[in-house]
Amino acid sequence: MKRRNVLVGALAAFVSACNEVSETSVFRNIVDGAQSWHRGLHRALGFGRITMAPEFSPSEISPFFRGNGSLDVNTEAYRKAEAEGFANWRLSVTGLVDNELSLSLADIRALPQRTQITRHDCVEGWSAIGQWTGPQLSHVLEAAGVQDSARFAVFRCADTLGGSAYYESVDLDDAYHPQTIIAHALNGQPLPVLNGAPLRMRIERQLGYKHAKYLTGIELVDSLTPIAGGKGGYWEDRAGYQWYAGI
Ligand SMILES: Nc1nc2c(c(=O)[nH]1)N[C@H]1C(S)=C(S)[C@@H](COP(=O)(O)O)O[C@H]1N2
Ligand SMILES: [Mo]
Repeated sequence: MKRRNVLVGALAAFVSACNEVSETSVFRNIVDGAQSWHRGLHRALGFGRITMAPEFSPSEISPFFRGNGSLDVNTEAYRKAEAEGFANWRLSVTGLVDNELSLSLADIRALPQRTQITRHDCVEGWSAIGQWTGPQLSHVLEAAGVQDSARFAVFRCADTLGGSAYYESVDLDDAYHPQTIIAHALNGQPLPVLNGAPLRMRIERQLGYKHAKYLTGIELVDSLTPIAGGKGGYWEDRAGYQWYAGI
């Protein structure tokens, strides 16, 4: 009985959140997609890994959230995008989906938002607490219509490190996790360039290197083997970092 109430409550909240978004075609598409809620809700109710990362209070936010890895993207295209306030940035959703998406920053900001204050832990031995805002990746995936054969979400980034594109990936449990968001704001401000402007992933139950910055694309795949070095991420391919970087 209790479980049932949880389900009904979660669904009601989900539907009312969806009803608040405006009527333009991309939102219509997202909301229609969101109504096939089975997978996300199924996972959220405990058929996947549902542990939540700890969340903190505003007084615990670090005064400065340092940058790590790429601190900027040194391309003409990125300089132009920055000068335009990232108004023309697109995030693509491709691969094993029924509807490929190309979302603008305005689209991302107009979706139902989640704000969370979490601690970022880098393997290099530092941590910082920040408040992140953005839509849950699950909403975007529902709109795209993830096909049954998909097993991983791959995150494509605009930057290169040592000449190779940064990328990362997670399984669908982490992709649909409620704290997995596409963040466009840090501490209530647009994401600084240092921290991955205009969009970066937050994958809160995993180490820092999973949180792809300068996000340009999300690709649904059934295998990581054909991608780059085949280990599912930039550092996994090079330094032997674990692909599942749970904390
Ligand atoms: N695109 C991209 N994403 C990235 C990196 C990077 O170099 N490029 N570095 C990773 C590492 S190791 C960490 S700890 C975090 C750092 O995020 P921050 O710069 O906001 O502190 O981003 C991760 N995501
Ligand atoms: Mo890191």
